[in-house]
Amino acid sequence: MPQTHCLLIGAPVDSGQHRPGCLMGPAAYRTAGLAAALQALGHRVTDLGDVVCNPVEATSANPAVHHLPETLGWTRALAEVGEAACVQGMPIFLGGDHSLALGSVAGMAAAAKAAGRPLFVLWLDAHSDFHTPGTTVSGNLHGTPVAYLAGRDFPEFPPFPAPIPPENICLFGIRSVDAAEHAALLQHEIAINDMRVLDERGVIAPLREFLELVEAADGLLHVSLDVDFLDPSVAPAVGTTVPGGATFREAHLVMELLHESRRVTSLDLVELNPFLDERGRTAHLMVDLVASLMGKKVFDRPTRSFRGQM
Ligand code: HAR
Ligand code: MN
Ligand code: MN
Ligand code: MN
Repeated sequence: MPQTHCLLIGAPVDSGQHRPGCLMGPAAYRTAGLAAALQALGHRVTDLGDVVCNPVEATSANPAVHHLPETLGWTRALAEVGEAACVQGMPIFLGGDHSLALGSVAGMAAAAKAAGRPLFVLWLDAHSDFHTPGTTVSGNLHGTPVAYLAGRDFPEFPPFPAPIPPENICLFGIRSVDAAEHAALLQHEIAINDMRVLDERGVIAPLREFLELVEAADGLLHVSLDVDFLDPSVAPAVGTTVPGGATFREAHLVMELLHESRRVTSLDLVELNPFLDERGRTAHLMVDLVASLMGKKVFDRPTRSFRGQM
């Protein structure tokens, strides 16, 4: 198996929502043994440490929006660090709340543009995160990154480097969509694999459909994994739990299929709030999911003729 150079980028972002704790996420992933798990699979790991945020003075026309200067600072810093890391290997952003994806995906889009390659985004989440700063009611900017990367109106933010065509975006596992997000999603050709679709079709068919598009376009693939994609019974350490999420095995199967595709070039791990965890179980599950994404198998079948091979 070819070795990947994994670049761990600590993103202790807590400004995209109101419940404190996500800033402890990077330390929790390190404590749960992320680097060792990747090294055990033969990968090379460089931990770039935690990124530092310099707030950018700004205000929003929407008075609900809070912590805008911090979120702008994170967006700029993470885009820069992420774009530079792409040249060396596979950036893995250790969040931090999901507002970090405003910066991580901007960095990946800039890198893809420079390389002349199309970028695809798989959004594993209970939420569609399709608000703009103008439509959010909570004012929590972690509910906005998909709209930013799709090129919607973000007057407070730097223009997104290369807006991602809606056909290159796949929402997967969603089960909480606000009215304004719903109305906007109807105007975009984004693949929406909500839990109703996954109940009916399972995770394999819809995911393979998307991965085939990535393959056909020789695309780069950014995966954004929100802890609340998972069912709260297996992943309690998140501030915005929504019942009816992906099971332990569904989530692993998604990761195993992603590994087989060999297409994933960057990854966000977001919304882990270690303060809400039970003896580190959510952090450990997230590390185990990353291991599956990077090649860990239930059973490694050496040949095609082996009994039990599909
Ligand atoms: N849509 C709601 C809002 O905008 C909830 C957003 C929650 N988002 C996350 N990340 N937890 O997916 O406030
Ligand atoms: Mn706050
Ligand atoms: Mn999210
Ligand atoms: Mn979510």
